[in-house]
Amino acid sequence: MTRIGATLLCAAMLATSTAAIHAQDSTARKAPSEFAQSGPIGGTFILVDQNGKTVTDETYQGSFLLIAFGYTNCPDICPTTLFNMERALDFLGADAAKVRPLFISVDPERDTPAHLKEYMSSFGPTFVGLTGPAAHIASVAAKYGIKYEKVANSTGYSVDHTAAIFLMGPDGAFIERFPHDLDPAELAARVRRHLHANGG
Ligand SMILES: [Cu+2]
Repeated sequence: MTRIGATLLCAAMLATSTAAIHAQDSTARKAPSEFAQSGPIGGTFILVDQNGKTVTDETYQGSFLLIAFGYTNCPDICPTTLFNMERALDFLGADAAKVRPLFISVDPERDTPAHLKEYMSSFGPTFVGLTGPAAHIASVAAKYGIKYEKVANSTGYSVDHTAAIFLMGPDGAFIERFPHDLDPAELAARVRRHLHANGG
């Protein structure tokens, strides 16, 4: 697939996921029972980090988490998401020490720990890349309402996926979901509000 083709695909995917998120949000406002039915965002997981170490949600308890889902071959959505997270952490300054950025792969087939390690090195030193068995990825993605799907292309496949950034509290509880392309200064401001609201 050409670069332009891939970009268009990502744009189409983003439009779809944005529409889906909006639909879900408006449903939640109109019918709380339907929102409850979809369950809480987040939960337990068992994954492998970029150093090959098995980790769980408990590994990161005590830190606020900024979580994004994606894959290292993603042409633009994931690099934008991670870049925005990195910039937001820069804006947070000393407060960034309270926040752990996690990137969870939805392409575990290609995103081995070694591959993730190389990819994550492009971002800040606190960034963690997570992968794992396909069933574990499916489980954690479902808990965050992340949809992903392999799409064949001329060079193999890409992975359409929901784009979002989640802020989770030190106790693992969901706090807020941000658009992946939210302005980094705004993202930092909104995260900082929660850091201080939660006794930081
Ligand atoms: Cu992506």
